[in-house]
Amino acid sequence: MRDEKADPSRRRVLQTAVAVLCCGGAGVDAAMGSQAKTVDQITDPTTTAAKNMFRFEPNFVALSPGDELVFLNSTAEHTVHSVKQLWPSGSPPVKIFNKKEAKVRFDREGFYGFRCQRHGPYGMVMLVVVGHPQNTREIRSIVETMPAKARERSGFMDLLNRYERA
Ligand SMILES: [Cu+2]
Repeated sequence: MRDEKADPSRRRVLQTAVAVLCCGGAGVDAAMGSQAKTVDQITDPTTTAAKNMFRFEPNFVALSPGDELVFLNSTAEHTVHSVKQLWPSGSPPVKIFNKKEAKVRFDREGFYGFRCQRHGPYGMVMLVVVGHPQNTREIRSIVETMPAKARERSGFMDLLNRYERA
């Protein structure tokens, strides 16, 4: 036990991860009785790359206007925050924390970028695309120039590539 001194923070992360993994997801959908898609927030201690250790799952979701998403496990260190540069004007911003689940409705066509406030710099980002927006080029240049760490920027670029390939 004395070894804990070496890295107590990592130990805490692992304990949290176990709690998140064992209690997340599956039953919630049924309990809600709806077709809403769910997005989980994962801390995965089995991966060695920080980029994948903290992640939204899935990290890309395509919706139609009026659809809803349920975000799970915005607990411990995970949060769901809208990225203001990647957000349709007029849509209300999103800030979710300390909630086992929270529902968000998407009414306008466009690109909606999310980051975990704590792990965004490690690449914990996600993209919701509502409808079939055509302004990919504009969004790309925003991602290139907005204030963000390298992993966050490349995370959004990867997600935009995925949209364009779809
Ligand atoms: Cu996080």
